[in-house]
Amino acid sequence: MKINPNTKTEITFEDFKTEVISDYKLAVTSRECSLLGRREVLTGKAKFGIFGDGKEVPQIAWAKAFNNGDFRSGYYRDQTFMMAIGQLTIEQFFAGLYANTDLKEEPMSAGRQMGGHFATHSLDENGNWKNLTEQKNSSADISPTAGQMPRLLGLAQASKIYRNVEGIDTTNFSKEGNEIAWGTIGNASTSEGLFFETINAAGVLQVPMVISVWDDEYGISVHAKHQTTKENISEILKGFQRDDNSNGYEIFRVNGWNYAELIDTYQRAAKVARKEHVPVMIHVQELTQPQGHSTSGSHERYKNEERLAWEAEYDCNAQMRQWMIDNNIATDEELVAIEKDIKKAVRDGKKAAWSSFINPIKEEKQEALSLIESVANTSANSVFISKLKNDLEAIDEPLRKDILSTARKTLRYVVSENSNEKLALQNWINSYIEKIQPKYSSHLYSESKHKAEFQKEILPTYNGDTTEVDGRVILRDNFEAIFNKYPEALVFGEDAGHIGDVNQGLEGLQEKFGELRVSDAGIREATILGQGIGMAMRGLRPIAEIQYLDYILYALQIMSDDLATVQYRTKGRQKAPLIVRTRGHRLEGIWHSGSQMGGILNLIRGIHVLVPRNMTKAAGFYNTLLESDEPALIVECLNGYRLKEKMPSNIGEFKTPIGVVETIKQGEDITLVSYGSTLRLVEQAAKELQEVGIDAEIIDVQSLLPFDLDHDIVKSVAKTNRVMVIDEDVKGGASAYILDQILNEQNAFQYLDSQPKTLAAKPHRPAYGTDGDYFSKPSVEDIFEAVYDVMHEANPSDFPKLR
Ligand SMILES: Cc1ncc(C[n+]2csc(CCOP(=O)(O)OP(=O)(O)O)c2C)c(N)n1
Ligand SMILES: [Mg+2]
Repeated sequence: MKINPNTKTEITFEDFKTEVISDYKLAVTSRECSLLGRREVLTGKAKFGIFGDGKEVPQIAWAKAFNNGDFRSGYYRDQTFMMAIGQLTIEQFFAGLYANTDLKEEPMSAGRQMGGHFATHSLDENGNWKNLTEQKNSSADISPTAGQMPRLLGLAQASKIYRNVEGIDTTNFSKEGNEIAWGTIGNASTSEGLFFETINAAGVLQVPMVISVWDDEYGISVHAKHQTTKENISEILKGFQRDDNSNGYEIFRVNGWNYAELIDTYQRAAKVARKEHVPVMIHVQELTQPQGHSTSGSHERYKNEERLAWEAEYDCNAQMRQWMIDNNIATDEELVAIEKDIKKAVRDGKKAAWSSFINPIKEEKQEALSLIESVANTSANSVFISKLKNDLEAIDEPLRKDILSTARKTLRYVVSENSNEKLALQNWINSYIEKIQPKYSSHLYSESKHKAEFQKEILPTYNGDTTEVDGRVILRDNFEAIFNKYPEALVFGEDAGHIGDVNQGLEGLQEKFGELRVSDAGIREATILGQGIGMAMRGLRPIAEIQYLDYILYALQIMSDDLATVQYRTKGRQKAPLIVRTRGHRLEGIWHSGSQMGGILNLIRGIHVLVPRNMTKAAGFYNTLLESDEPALIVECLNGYRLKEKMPSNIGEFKTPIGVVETIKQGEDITLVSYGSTLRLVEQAAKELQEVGIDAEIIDVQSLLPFDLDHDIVKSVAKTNRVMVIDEDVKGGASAYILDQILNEQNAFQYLDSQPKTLAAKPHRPAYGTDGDYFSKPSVEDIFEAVYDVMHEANPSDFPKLR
């Protein structure tokens, strides 16, 4: 037996025994939850189950090294850890399995995530920070394998910032940067690029990150020989081991069934990471999966007899049990008694969780039934309605879908009848949807008072002398004001530090604010994003710079799966108000055209998407966002950094509102809607159209998500009766999104005298060079002719055919 002398010398054997027994109880409780959880799925009470069986003991050892203020970023096997830190009860475990939508019963996600996806609450019910240093924290899990890694990097980096940057109010977030970010990942998921990218970045940054690899040799059915070179992740990462001459990692290997060694290993890992801010990897080997991967299949299909027998013997709970007996910590009889009690406790907890899940729905069913019955009693279609009612009545344990679909179908039988009973049912359906829908749809965006939409516009002001400067100077001076005003703000990205970004929007700021706040990052977009998410989750205000819009595709998965869903998947109990800064639009060449907006827009609902047409507008967006609690993507116009703009006198103060469009030219004949760099072409085309007697109104969308909250575009269409959306993205991309908003959300169709049009780029990627651009994206002539055609169709005598 090997127990860390530092932590155990003070306690008696009796204390030690008590602690071990309590640990064993937890391991057995967690296992019983897994066993019963699987049965709940197989008997149809829950839809899907993925459990932590076979990984209990290492998680108990880990929890002992996990302090208040620390953060976890892990995956679906960590239920035992969550129980060990006091953040998951038996009832809550089952509430997650049943998808209970009550956050009090199911604090992980209010039923939005599958069971096995864990989270703690960083925010109170009003969206304000809790004191994270007084609680044990888990960032909310996501399902894509290795998707937890980029965020882990940022959670760890936050400690480094809090330890080394002066002037930040750390009260709620850090005690001298002593917090560790603990990651977990399955052995097979280390095959993902995100894993390697994160490992390298954490080694470079030297942050307090401890990553545990739970190694059970499989990734569902696929054995390590197909996953990992040499079938051994710590073996191939040996080159990351630090030594006297260079920074790197501490790498530990330990068997997952060895309780005593696990405790020792986790204590040692914590010490190195917490004190020295050195990243650590713990390769936990020889783990098992007693029930196979998930409830979707059985592992007998892919594990042979020999492997199954080995797994039974080396099951970590079984090994711990035997070790306790061998070391006189408990007798077999005592353990049998403990196990029996736990079985009952888990069964009772499960029953309680089921009752609190089903009882409110049963009440809702009764409400609906009595209303439907009343309708049946007064309707000519009583027979059909009674049949619907009886079918619903027969469902003992109904879903909300059963209730609502029955109620809605009932209305079809009384569509031409009039009665108070029908009215009562209609009202009930409306109010039921109003009450229930938010359980599934709320908090895609912030619902707190810090919501970005609530930020009022503050116009830029100008002194008498209106000096014109390059646009990038306005941005730069605004960033300087931001870093002065918000000590917790920081920016990082490729070339963002030393040279102050490729367009000098951060020129000179590293010298002023230091390398930790204005930093160069490696070429690794996904983890740049993750750094931002993790730091934002710990109270910092990161600005993650992605050098060009085209390369955001590398980070798009993390933006879509992680950043965009933070508030939604925690029902507003976590936030990551990260600002993603990038530049694009109207450049040239297949991978430098910067216009893939449609893909972005559709994939990152939950993040604001802002497309300022100049740098003053852009600076105003940064100022707005820093006062709010939501993430956003700001796409600066690549060709705008050297264009002249007037220097505002209230730099750092003016704010561009989000969700507000701007009419940049008044007109009577047609409304032209566009954004970003394309606007300059639209303005030129409008001038030329004016010369032939066509008076176009131009609207700058500015904010694609959220979109025109005041519905100003339809007001313009009501005046011009024609609309065209011009965009450099492909057809069906952002232009289709904009037109859908105008037609379906703003009901502009009723004012139209001409077919609504979109003018977009060719479906291929834009070719290089000026001619490549001209023949790939809408040109001034394309815009002119498209608008002219609309006018020709409306009035061929005034506007004869052009060609
Ligand atoms: C990006 C992605 N690809 C595939 C999956 C489907 N999937 C879920 S778990 C899993 C295997 C993971 O194995 P491992 O990392 O070893 O963890 P274990 O389940 O063995 O603990 C796969 C392929 C996924 N969730 N995400
Ligand atoms: Mg595995």
